[in-house]
Amino acid sequence: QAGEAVPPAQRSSWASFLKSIASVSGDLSSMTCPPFILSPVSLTEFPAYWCEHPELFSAIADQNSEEQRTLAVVKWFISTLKGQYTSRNESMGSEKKPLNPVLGELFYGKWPDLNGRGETELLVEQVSHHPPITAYAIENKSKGVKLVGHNAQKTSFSGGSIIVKQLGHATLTVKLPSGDVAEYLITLPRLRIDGLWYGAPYIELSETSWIVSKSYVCSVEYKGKGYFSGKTHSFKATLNPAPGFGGSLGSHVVEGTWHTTSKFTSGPKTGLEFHNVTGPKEEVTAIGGDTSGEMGEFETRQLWKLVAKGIREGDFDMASREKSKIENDQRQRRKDEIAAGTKWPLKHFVHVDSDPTYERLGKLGKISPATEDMYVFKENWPPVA
Ligand code: HCR
Repeated sequence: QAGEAVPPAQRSSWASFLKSIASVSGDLSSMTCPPFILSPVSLTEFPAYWCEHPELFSAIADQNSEEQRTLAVVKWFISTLKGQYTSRNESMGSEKKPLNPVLGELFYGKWPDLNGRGETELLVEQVSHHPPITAYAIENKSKGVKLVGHNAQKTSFSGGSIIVKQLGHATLTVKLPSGDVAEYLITLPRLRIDGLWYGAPYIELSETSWIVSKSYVCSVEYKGKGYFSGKTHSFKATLNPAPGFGGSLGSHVVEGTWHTTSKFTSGPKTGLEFHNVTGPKEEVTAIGGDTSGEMGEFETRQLWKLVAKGIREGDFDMASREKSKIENDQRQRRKDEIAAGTKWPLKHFVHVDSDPTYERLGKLGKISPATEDMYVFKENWPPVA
């Protein structure tokens, strides 16, 4: 029944929200939603999903052939999808609307060194507010593995679902013992948010994303119930040597469901398990970004502290009062900047109009568009005391 999962007192505001998203397209982030659908977590925390299996991230460096390394990259990537797209359903009962980050919002975190895998550090900065754009860098320095990327979303409404096109991309680099650096361009899937009618949104992935290096092209096709295997969250990853890189490199096909397990279905490893995320994950430990280890006023958990408390404890008056304070402060800052003829300085990233790695590798996978902008990581982390 319509609105079944919505608290009765919020059903009419949920119905008006659904009506308004049907007519607004582009950016959903600043729309007002009924309280039951609000998450106390800001979008700046989402890049941590890239590393909830830190051992898979570090294992990329431990491979001794290009073929094994590419398989390790694809395995790590597929293993991140469960966290990225289903964890709010697990922790909060359904997909929720995250807090909309302010310009300059920051999040720092790490995963400890365990069993020789090395420490992995995470740094996130909100590099644009309208439209919301989040840039991140995740690095395991001792292993020489680093992921730098940014993402934004363009939303539309179709057939009762919200369609989210993810803009932006990530580049994974691995320092090789030879001194060379292997680069992997990673593009992101399209999302469909279903279950809106019932007030219990959840995500299904669709279309294709790519992982491309100079030697391999891997397409990952996503399908929901009723396609390849008839199961929700199905995917098929096809790895082929890049044009001109045939030789000893093998082709592989992997199929399964990204929130559980998958196996090789074609190639020399047919029948073997590929990934398995049915076990525990390792959430990031948030850390303060100052040299003192304290959290500054723009660090997400400090900035949204009272809003998040209000949402968690059901005190929505406090949440909306505190949210208005943050928004008013932001408006004032923008006005002051206009008056002074200045611009908010980004702390960790520099925006450039095109990304040569994206352009070079994107061609091999026939990725469109042919070029994309990027946020170059300034490598100024951790801070020096
Ligand atoms: C679309 C979304 C904001 C963006 C979130 C992204 C795409 C962010 C990057 C992460 O790597 C992966 C990711 C996962 C989230 O599923 C996705 C969010 C889902 C909902 C949210 C909308 C802006 C809010 C829509 C409001 C609904 C729930 C009523």
